[in-house]
Amino acid sequence: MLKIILIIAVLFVSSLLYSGEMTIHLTNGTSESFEISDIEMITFGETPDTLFEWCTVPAGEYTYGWGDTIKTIDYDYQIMKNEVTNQQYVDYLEEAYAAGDIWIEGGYVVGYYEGDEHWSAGNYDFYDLGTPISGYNYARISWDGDSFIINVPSGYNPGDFDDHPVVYVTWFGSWAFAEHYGLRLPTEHEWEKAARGNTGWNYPWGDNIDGSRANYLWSGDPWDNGTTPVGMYNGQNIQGFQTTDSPSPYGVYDMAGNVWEWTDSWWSSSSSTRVLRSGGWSGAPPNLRSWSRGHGYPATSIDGIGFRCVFD
Ligand SMILES: [Ca+2]
Ligand SMILES: [Ca+2]
Repeated sequence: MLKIILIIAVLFVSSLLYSGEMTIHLTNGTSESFEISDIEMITFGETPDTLFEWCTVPAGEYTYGWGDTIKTIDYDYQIMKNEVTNQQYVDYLEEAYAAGDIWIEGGYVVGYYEGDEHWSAGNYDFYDLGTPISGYNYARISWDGDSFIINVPSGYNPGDFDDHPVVYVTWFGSWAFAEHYGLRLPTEHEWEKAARGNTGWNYPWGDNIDGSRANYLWSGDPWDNGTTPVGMYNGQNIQGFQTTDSPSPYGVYDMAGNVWEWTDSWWSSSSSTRVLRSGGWSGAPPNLRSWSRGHGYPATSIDGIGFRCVFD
C-alpha cells in the first residue's frame, strides 16, 4: 500500500507544485493528507523502484547462445519484471513533451540522441504515431493535438490496451525512455541471463513451449493475433483462457514472446543495427528461444517490437 501511495503522491506532486498540502483518497473510502514538505524529495526520475516492478539478477554464471556457453556477469542488476506498457510509455511522452525534450514532426515523435560509434548525435524518430493496422490486436499511440492517446483496434474500448506492451517504439525511443528515468537498456548478455539463468533451457521455464506459457503467432490467447497484457502468463485464467505460470528463473515475465525487445548491444562489431531478443506475437516458437537473436536499425518502428529496462 505504501508503494501505491507513493506513486499516487508523485503524480499529484507534479500538478500541485508549491502548494502546501495534498490529500490522497484511498480506495477503502478513507483519505490521508500530506504536507508537500513530507514528500518533496520524491520526483520523477529519482524513484524508478516505485514507478516500475523489478527483479534482481544476482552476479554469477549463465548459459549463453545456442551452444549453452558458460559465461559470467560479475555484478548484480535489476531488470523490469514486465515489458514497458502503452500507459507507461504515454506517461513518459507526456512528461518529455511538457519538458520540451520531444516534439511531433511528420507523424513521428522526435527527440535528440547523444550519438554513438555508428550514429551521429542529432534528432531521431522515437515513435511512429498512427493507428493500429486493421485485423491485428495491438494498440498504437497517437497525438490528438493536445495529448498522447492510446488508439485501440476496432471492437475494443479505450483503456483495453493500457497494460499491453508498447509497440512501434524505435531503439532511440527506448533509449530516451530509459534516460528519462535514470535507467538503461540491457545488453543482450544481461537480457539472456535474466531470461534463463544458468539452466541451458530453450525457454525461461524449460525446453518445451505451448500456448499457455507465451504469446506467439496463433498461440491461442484471446488476442490472437496481437499483444497480450504484460505478465499475463502467471497461472491466471483470463477471459476463459488458462495460462501456466511461466516466469524466468529470476521471476521475469514475457522473456519469451509478446514483443521483441531492444537491447543495447550491436549485432556485430561492424554492424550499425541493434540486437533484439525474445521473439514476439507475430512469430513462430523457435524465435522465442532465449538465445535467439534478431536485429534492426535503431530507427525501426514496427508493430512487434518493444523493450524493457535495467539498472544497477
Ligand atoms: Ca498469440
Ligand atoms: Ca518479450
